[in-house]
Amino acid sequence: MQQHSSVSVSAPQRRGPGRLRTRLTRWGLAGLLAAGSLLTSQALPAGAADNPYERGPAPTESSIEASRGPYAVSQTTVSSLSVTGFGGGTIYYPTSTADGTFGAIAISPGYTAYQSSIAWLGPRLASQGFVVFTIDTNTTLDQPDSRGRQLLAALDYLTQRSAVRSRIDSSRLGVMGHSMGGGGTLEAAKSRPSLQAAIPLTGWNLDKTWPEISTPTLVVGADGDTIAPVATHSEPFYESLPGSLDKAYLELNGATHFTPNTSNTTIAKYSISWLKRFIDNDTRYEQFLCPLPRPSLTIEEYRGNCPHTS
Ligand code: 9J3
Ligand code: ZN
Ligand code: ZN
Repeated sequence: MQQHSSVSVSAPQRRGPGRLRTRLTRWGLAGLLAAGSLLTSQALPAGAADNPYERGPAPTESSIEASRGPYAVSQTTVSSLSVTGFGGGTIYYPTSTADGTFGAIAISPGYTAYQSSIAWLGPRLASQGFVVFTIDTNTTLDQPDSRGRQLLAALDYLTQRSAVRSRIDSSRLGVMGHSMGGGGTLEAAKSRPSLQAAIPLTGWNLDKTWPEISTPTLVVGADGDTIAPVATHSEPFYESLPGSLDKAYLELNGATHFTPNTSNTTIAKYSISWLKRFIDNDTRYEQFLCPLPRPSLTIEEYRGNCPHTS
């Protein structure tokens, strides 16, 4: 009950704080109850009274596997000349402002690669209700520690200076990356515990141990990866994360180091579920993460803790 009223009052932009405040001062307790039932029955999207971050309709297996989610997506280019700390990129975002703000994610490519190598994730994730920033790095040879700092610089740009900053909930942020960008994803989470989700995709890093991370992390490896073999990269990354942390290890079946560079339904459905569950606190997606997915044609192995604790 207390959660209902505090939540309703704490999302002022979407819900008309002036009108609510007027009712409260004029009507007192009766006004609070009236306003509360009005908000829960009419002004809020279904379920949003319980979770102010939840966006979009209830998910299904097919909605998270689809090539696009419910939101139409716009995009804008960020020139490298207009920013510092990273190499520019492309912002993909839900076109409509009717549903309020969204969580945001920065995504780094791997060694020698450009944002084009991870571009499929832009519209795929943004259409589910996130602002997604696929970045270029300062140089294509930057190492994971640098890529981690660049992911954070990109998030700072996104929330503080970008043209879409007013569309973002700056307290609900995450990071992803491929290969050395996945290594950078772990670095970013280690240095900024306020991040709500991290997903390294066939990550590469000389540092194999990540007990310092407190951000819920989905580690994605590929069974056939010979560049960042799971036995020396993704598996120790996952196993070294704190046992108390919400964490998961998804090993793709019949996959290589470069599987994350093209549209992939298994990567998409578990990334969407992880981002929704931990950036948006959206427990409607828990059903896709717990009980742990079973091995299949596309999943070599899946490890994790269930139920989730945060
Ligand atoms: O970003 C990556 O693909 C890292 C894999 C790699 O080539 O590391 C060797 C230096
Ligand atoms: Zn370490
Ligand atoms: Zn396999």
